[in-house]
Amino acid sequence: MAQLDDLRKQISLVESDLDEGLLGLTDQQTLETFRIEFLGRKGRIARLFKVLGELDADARAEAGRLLNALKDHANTAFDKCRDKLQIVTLEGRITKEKVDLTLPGVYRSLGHLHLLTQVQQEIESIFLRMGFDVATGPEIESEYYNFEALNIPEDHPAREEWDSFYIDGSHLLRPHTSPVQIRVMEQTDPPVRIICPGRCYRRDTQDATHSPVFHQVELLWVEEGLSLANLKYVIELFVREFFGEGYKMRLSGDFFPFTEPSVQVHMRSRGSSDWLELGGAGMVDPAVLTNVGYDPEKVTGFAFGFGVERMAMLRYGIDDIRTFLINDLRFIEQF
Ligand code: FA5
Repeated sequence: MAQLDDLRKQISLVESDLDEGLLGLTDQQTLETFRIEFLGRKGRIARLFKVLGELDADARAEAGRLLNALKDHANTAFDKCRDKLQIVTLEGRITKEKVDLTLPGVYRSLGHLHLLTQVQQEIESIFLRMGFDVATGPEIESEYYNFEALNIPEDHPAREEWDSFYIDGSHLLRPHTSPVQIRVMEQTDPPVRIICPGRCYRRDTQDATHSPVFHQVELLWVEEGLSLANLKYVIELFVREFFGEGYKMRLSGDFFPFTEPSVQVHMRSRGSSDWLELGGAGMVDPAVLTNVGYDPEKVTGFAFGFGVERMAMLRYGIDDIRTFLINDLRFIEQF
């Protein structure tokens, strides 16, 4: 009996150590170490079971019952403690990761389209409203589309007007958007009504109004019965839409191998006496129409090619074309 009393004391000691110990636990990892100390194969409870073999038969049944009760108690207590700690951990995470919607946000500045892109899109929308389509062509162009089909044969002095960057013997970076006229007419039967905005390249010396890389917008309208008066009307309509009333336009005679007659278009703001050349224009030369398989007896057409930078310079009072390319935010952010 003394042995049984002794075992009872040890059981209650283990039980109170266990209950008190569990109260002080704060995380899953120490809980596991603690569980092994009590319920492991060589833990405190397993060691108490060893006493059973030393007891006489009467006491053994009672001791077995007491030890099993201790083991059940320990298992239940550990399970409860594990559940409790899981909730504590979760609540901790919820508090830590809570989003405070009242805090001011982080300001991220948004970029915007470059002035040239804005101008190009505006030009497109004006002509789309007037019933034109937007066409594109390659920036690396063959001599055929860039010169020959435009009535500028090899060795023709006019080729020097478009001092070009050559890629190889017969391909170059296009110095104007006029080759797109040929590409479109080759693919389409008249009537044709297109504009083609795009980048051009020339071996021009840089100055306030010239850049080796610049943009043009080409226009082409081919149909029966078109005349120079129609060309003038379209240019005037566009200029009024794009520039408003505060500008003056001047047409003067010019020469392009692919138009006949040809004109030059100059603009100035009413407050200034300086004319700026916007581009060239004219009635499509019959030789060009023939080159694309059109019958110049049946259809006539007109075309123009305007500098996009020049248009932006006039409208926004920009006095140096190089400002478009230097990526100075103080300039870009103004538009
Ligand atoms: C031409 O390029 C003709 N293809 C225009 C044309 C089309 C005439 C259809 C008739 C019919 P020109 O070389 O003049 O023409 O150039 C037209 C415009 O492009 C110039 O007036 C100018 O506004 C712009 N431009 C030409 N070279 C440069 C340059 N280096 N930098 C900026 N703009 C330029």
